[in-house]
Amino acid sequence: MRPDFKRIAYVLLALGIILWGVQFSLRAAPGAPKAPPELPDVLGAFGDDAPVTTAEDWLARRAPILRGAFTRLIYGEQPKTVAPVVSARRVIDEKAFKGLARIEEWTLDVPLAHDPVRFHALVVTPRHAKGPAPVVIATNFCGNRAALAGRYKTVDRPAWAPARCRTPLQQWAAETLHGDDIIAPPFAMLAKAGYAVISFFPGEIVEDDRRLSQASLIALSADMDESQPRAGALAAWAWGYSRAMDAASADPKFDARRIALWGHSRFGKAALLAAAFDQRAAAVIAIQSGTFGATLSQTTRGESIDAITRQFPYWFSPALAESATRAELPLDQHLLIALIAPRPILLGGARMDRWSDAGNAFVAAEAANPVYALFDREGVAQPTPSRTDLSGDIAMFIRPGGHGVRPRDWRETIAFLNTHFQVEAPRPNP
Ligand code: GTR
Repeated sequence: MRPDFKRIAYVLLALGIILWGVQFSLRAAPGAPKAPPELPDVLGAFGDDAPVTTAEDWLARRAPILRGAFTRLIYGEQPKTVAPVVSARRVIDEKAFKGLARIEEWTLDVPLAHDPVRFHALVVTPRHAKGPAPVVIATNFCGNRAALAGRYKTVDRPAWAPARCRTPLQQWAAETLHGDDIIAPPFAMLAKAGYAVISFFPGEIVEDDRRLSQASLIALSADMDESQPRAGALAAWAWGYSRAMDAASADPKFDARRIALWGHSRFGKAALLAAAFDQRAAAVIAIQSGTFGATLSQTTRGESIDAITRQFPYWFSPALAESATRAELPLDQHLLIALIAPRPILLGGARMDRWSDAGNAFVAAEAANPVYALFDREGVAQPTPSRTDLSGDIAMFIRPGGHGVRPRDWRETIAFLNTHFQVEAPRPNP
């Protein structure tokens, strides 16, 4: 009997449509939660630690306790390190993006107990900047060469990249599903607005792969003693943001007081973690960061602690991935947000992305308000997740569509940073 190719094609097409539908329904409509979960007062006693009443108390006493708890219970210990050596700065294009910006590739070697960790950063600087430029440190999903659309063959291509990045067809599929800006930040748009961008691929530090990540994670914690919780990939990627901040703040071309961290989804989690642990981040933008990002982990209506630790155990400290008691975590993500106070935070959500539960990210952000108040700041200034007020210390927007990075995410980012960093687009000399 001859196979009926036409029928097979129809079945495959139908299956494709069903799978597409399933992934959309999984990520459907967040909105505000019906009954916001009860969260303990962010300034109340925490374990044995007495309630907090002043900003000094918060910074000197409570914040280190909370950072310790997040390290121990969830993310693991970031590698101990001194600043990286920028061992090479190569000019890739002096006048890229129609003369708007200069592209360099930096090689960062971070000394550790054993082998140094090497990763590369694309450094895109507006050519018409007057004075030191504000910087956005943004991760990319497929490596630096792909971030420049493969146009520059001399730019480093990472030894490992996720499956969705491997061929032009896979990259096209990723962009179709997750938006035009999923693979790279829109460098030209940022340069035009006056921002320098430092972009790196976290997979160069720790591969985003259950099996391959193990050797890198072990190497990163080689100088720690047994009692310290080993870093998971999120902590290692957060550490990558901090190393990029080391490099940025040592270069007079950049304004060290105006460095923003930007990340989407898993890298949004890492960006928030980095900002919570490293005061040099002057602002953070986390788009659809979800569970163990900005969303409450224990009351989320999207991805549960169980689901995330089962699928991505290597993102976390082995203690969380193995622990049977994780359902009783004594802390939730509003405390991570509070650790960033009083610095500005922008949270992005997407209407069809229920998995990252933007509604409960809003609840978490509001719960951090009392910490902002200690610094005479308001925190969240908007009444609901979608009535965006970018002038708020913590702002949120919900755009149409699903999980991914679209031009709107970057337009909101730039408008938010313009407000908080007081940046005006530079004009070319007449
Ligand atoms: C999902 C994961 C989320 C989020 C997302 C992403 O599969 O469950 O926590 O990180 O990936 O990074 O796109």
